[in-house]
Amino acid sequence: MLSRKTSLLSQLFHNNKTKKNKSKRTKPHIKKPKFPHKTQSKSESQAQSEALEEGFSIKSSASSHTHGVQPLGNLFLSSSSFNSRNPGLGNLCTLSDEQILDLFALLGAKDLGVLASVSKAFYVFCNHEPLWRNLVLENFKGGFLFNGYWKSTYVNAVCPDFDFGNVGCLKVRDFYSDYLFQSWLCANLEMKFEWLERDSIERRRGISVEEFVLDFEELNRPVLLEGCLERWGALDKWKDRDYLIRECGDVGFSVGPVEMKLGDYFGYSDSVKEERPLYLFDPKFVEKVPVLGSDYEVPEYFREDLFSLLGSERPDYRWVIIGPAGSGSSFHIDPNSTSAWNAVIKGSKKWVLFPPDVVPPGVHPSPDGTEVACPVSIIEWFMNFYGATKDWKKRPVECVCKAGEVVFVPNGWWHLVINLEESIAITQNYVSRRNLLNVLDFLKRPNASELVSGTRDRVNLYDKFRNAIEASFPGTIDQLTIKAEEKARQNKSSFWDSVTDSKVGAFKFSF
Ligand SMILES: O=C(O)CCC(=O)C(=O)O
Repeated sequence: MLSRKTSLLSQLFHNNKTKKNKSKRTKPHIKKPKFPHKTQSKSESQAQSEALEEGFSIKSSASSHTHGVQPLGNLFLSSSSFNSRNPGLGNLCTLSDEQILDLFALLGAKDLGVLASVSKAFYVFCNHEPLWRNLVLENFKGGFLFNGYWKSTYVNAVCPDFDFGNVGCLKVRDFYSDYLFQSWLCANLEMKFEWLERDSIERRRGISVEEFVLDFEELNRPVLLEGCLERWGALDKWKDRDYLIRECGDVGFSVGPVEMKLGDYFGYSDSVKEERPLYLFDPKFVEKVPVLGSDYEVPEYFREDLFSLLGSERPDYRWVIIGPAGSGSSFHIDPNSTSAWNAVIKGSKKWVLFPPDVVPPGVHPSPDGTEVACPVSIIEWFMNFYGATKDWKKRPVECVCKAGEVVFVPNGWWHLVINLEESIAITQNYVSRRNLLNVLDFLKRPNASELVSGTRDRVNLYDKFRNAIEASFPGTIDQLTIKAEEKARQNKSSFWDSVTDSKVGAFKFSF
């Protein structure tokens, strides 16, 4: 119960297409000492460098942990073997760090402020930035002006004249916690070259719609399409922040659980250094600012969009996505069994995609498909799980998608995306005849009321959609069903052919 508050808030931050991601901190993957960072004191730099595995590096812009927290392993190397965490917490010391933070997440700002003066350990826990981030978002929604730290943002919102000085940045010596350290590490880790270099996606330039359908959509295979955004005004115009801020004015965009003006969001994203930066992910951007809709057009490959038959009752389908380096979408499958395209207008994104039958390592979907548990952050997934895919027979499809390029995400594919620099993109989800049957199957599942998303009337969506298709394209569903059955029969017989020797009639299984 206690973990509900933080997990509920944290699950909403990555991507608002998928609301039911639960995040869990995995054990830090900490092995070898490495180089010190220039702005740190000797013991801190040793502490932090020891936390870095060979090949990891900390961003040059990073400063040391705000409160001097060190990874637990360093306790064994310290001459005193004293961890101020335990005596400082009193009876609470039997709780795990995660439990303590869950407990503190139930407190208001005043209580956290008072508790912070109990001991060094309380000070460290009560100043944990994600607690203050939740408080800012709960209390001020999107109406805050981020000033580099969540706690001081909160205090300045309440008390604009308060001079924070160094009050919030006391360093505590001899405090060891993997959980708290990992949060700092993930916020400050540079993406490793080997996480970025693998480019296994198929790339195409100038293919016809028929080729796209035949080679990729029919086969449900991802592809990166180059050179198909040449007519987009957005490609030039949206690089200019002033243009965007002017056109968007005071409009509020969805940013995790709150709405923010674009100018305020840029103010935040310019100075944020956190593990899971807030992500602007808005499904109504065209309705809110129609001129944005005229700055782009759907690439020709994706124009068949059967959900459009539902008019205003169609589930959310188009999003503008804006975020700083390190923001992104943790592993998920797109809603309602739709396929999607994602076009980068500015910046670049690293993609990792797994086919529907391969659950990515570290990701645990619930049996009914309504929830997904995954590591707290994308960078944590790279640290702790990316390496595991190296020896897999079915390795993920990967790429870096740059401005002007489009990734096609076939239905059912797991995918993770991280922005490598400040990025702006548009994504749309759609239903064509190639995935119509999948979508209909999905909409009529017994737990549709929990599974279907992006619309209010989840239970009746199946009937409405089916009727709309029958009215506009009579007989299409039956034709597609017959074709699918035929294909399934062919696949079955080819499997049978592969395990039997049909001429001799004998079994061909070998071990
Ligand atoms: O963060 C992104 O750009 C990827 C978005 C995404 O995965 C999605 O829209 O399904």
